[in-house]
Amino acid sequence: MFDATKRTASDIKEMKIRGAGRIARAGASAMEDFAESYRGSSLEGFKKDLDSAKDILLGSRPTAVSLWNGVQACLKDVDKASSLEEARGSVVRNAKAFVETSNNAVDAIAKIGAKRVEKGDTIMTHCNSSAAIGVIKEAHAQGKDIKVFATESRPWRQGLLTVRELSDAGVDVTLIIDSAVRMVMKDIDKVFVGADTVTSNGSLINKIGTSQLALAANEERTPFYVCTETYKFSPMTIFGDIVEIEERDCGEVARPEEIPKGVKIFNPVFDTTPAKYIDAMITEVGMISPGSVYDVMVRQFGDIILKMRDNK
Ligand code: RI2
Repeated sequence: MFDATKRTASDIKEMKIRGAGRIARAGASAMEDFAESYRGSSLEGFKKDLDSAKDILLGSRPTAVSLWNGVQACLKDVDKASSLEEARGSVVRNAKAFVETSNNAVDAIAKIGAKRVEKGDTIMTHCNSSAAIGVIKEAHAQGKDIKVFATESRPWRQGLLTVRELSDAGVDVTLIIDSAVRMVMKDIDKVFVGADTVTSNGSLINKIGTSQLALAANEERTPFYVCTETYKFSPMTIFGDIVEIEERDCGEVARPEEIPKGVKIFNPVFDTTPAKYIDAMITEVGMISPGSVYDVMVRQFGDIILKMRDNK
């Protein structure tokens, strides 16, 4: 019953599906498939099995709250359903709606963010964020004659995906190693990065190394923008929960034979950029300050937040 769900979870864990937005959409689509192909006969059984499917998906990657919000969006009407068919239908409907909203959000962010790009700007981006790339491609399509420096983003080197996508779109793009960020920053006009999770106090959790871009940008007085759909805002952080930073296998950093005996490897996937280094969050509901994240979150996820509060 859970084979397809487990396949999606494993593709997410192994980074075959990656990027906070993509994993959220994949999670929602997996919930849709589960509901559509469900062969059980009782509403109670469906709710229990749906819960197990949810847990399988959420166990795949711990940091990006987008996955949690995407899966949760599919479940929001299940408790109101009075029949199995109604419950299944609500999951399918809400999953489709989430995927559509998510894709539209990336487009909206591109349009809003591109207004912040001026003709001739040199931009830096980190890792591989569809939201940040959307802004850059939109600015390029508007003829703004931009240059981009993209970080390699060790150890997975997702920067290679970024430079390919930008160069395919005709953007003048240069790949740099992660440790070149400080040196290159003096030539950068604006930084655009994506988000895996945004906390209620406006801090950003994004690919490891993001905070170095933010520090270097701050020192150079270079504006630092976060391109983030609001479903990357974490409702649990309102209640004090700490975002778990995923640590991945040491084999991603070096081959076993390269490591002297006794040497340990630490491979955190994300880091935290404090709100004070962020000039603005570019979201599908507009450009907001990090200080407004709480208010936007309450507006977007009011029901979920109330439910969480009642369960605390
Ligand atoms: P979009 C990625 O995480 C990167 O950290 C990127 O900045 C973020 O997701 C957001 O990506 P990973 O899955 O949703 O590569 O903007 O670990 O595509």
